[in-house]
Amino acid sequence: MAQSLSTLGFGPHFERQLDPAAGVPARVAAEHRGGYTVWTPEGEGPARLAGRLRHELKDAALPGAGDWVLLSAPPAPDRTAIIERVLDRRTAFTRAAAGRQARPQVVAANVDLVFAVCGLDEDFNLRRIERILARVWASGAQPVVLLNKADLCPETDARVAEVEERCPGVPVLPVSALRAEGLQPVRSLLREGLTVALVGSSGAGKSTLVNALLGEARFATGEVRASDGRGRHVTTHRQLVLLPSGGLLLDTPGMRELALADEDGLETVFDDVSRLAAGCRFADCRHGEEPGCAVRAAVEGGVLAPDRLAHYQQLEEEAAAFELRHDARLSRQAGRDWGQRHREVAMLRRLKGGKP
Ligand SMILES: Nc1nc2c(ncn2[C@@H]2O[C@H](COP(=O)(O)OP(=O)(O)OP(=O)(O)O)[C@@H](O)[C@H]2O)c(=O)[nH]1
Ligand SMILES: [Mg+2]
Ligand SMILES: [Zn+2]
Repeated sequence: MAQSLSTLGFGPHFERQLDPAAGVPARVAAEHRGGYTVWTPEGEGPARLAGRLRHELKDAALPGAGDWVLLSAPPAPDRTAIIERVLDRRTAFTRAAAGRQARPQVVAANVDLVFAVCGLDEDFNLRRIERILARVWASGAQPVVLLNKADLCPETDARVAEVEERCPGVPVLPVSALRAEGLQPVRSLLREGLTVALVGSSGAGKSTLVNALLGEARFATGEVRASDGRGRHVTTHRQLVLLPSGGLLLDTPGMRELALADEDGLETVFDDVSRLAAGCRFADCRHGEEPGCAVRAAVEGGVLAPDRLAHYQQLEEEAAAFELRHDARLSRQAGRDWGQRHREVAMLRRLKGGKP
């Protein structure tokens, strides 16, 4: 692998964290049950956490696919490198892990864009898209919605319009990964050094899309059960892919549940609710029984759909239940990369045909 660090997504944010005695910067390309595959410009190999880090780091602070780490020595195929440090992330897309402990976990670190992949079959679900977008905004990355399986849907245009209306300012692109249709606008978002994660439910077609963009069937894809239209969790670990044309894709396993782990992403998705909420008498109004609630007044006045408020409250509750301050801090840090983000937004707006 003869790549430069910047091809692998390295940049000033990470460079600033190195000191002369630093070690070997490497990118975590895959993560499987405690083991890692790391990439450097000189080559790749297996890696594991230094014992000290295994004690120090918990949950979402543990390295995941996309993370930049420092190794004590360069990786080699026949030797397990030791991860001595995890560099501060630019962005972090997290989820609460399945199960009752609900431990937060990083799904994709240091990604610039997230493709929220949703099938135009039984998978199509506006609320799920909103949930994913909330997570994307919280992560510090920019979202793009890919409505996949357009070949199966006679009303693709109407679906695109629905998502656009629900999620103002977010590009929505219809594609058929299977037939490699609609991929040109997707490709135009990719470029050298830019990392894009694909997230969405199992069976949405994330791996099929990765294969289509790669131009080869590198990753296994799976049938969707006819009974309920659900996928079978074919992809089992997160994996970074380097595209021949430049750019990095991160394929992820379908998420069983996308519990919100923080509140940061909510406001962007529910812009109108939060704007109304500015008129509530109490700053911490939950829009329930409080007097002087502008949001409830809007519902009563027919200005705001009741289910939209209900959903907003539901998401807020979930978010409050997790209260992942750590992640909130991460996304604020990511938010400091304003220049980068503004360029990204301008690029996406142009793609949508809107004003920069
Ligand atoms: N008709 C149609 N089928 C598609 C399309 N894209 C993917 N599929 C099919 O959908 C099924 C699931 O695709 P995958 O790519 O494995 O889905 P995934 O999102 O990676 O699923 P997990 O790895 O389980 O998270 C496969 O049978 C694909 O062939 C498409 O554009 N049109
Ligand atoms: Mg997959
Ligand atoms: Zn209120």
